[in-house]
Amino acid sequence: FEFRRAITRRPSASIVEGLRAQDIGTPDLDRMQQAHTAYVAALKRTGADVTELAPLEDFPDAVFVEDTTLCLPQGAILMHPGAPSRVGEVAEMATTVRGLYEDVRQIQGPGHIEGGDILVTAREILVGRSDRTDAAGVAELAEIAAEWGHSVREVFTPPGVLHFKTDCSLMDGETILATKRLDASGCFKGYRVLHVAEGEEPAANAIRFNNLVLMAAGFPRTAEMLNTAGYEVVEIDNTECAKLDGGMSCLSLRF
Ligand code: CIR
Repeated sequence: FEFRRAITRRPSASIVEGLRAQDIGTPDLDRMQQAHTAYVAALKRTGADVTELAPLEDFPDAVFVEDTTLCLPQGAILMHPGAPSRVGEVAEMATTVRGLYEDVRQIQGPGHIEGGDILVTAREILVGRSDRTDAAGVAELAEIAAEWGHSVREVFTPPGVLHFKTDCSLMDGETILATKRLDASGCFKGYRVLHVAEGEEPAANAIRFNNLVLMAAGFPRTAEMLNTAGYEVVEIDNTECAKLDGGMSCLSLRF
């Protein structure tokens, strides 16, 4: 959770075409841009050097940069998204990542894996299989990660949940914020787990970035719980990204 840099990409007008599990309304670009600006400002407040990339009209979901790459201290791994419309986002990100990392690897497939399914903790890398991430994708990641001294543990994203990290986030080396439904699977055994409040499940997709926890606004009981636990919480408007099943973690690469 201690990072020096982040990469973000500004939302494009094509965001209205973004993927969504359920149609709960068309995202409003202006409002999304405002929220995105607040998000980047919060990252910068922690001292981060933020690379802000230009919008990509050809890729409606490109604002959700997290899914394209896994950034580790030893190098970066370009993903192989399970959503066909998102595969081309990886090449767009690759140029930037190659400029910042010496060692850049790539998931070649045939397996699929998206960054939203990967939670890096102090002791291991948890990867949730989902509609976007399959066993072959996890296995290919595990091989590369092993070379760099990381162990990968395969877990499962609950049915109907887009990504593993839709339902959890790392608060510090040993502490995970999670929904009860995900924690019930037993995947966090041995960690300290904080549960989001009942009915506030979307609050679980948060990020700890240096001194701050960025979380979606509108989940007061979870915000209060985190404050009481000693975290400094910044609430960001997530209404527009939520229409596309996106949250705080999706919007940046952090390293
Ligand atoms: C998608 O369905 O791929 C996008 N609409 C949302 C991606 C959210 N990304 C993430 O949770 N890491």
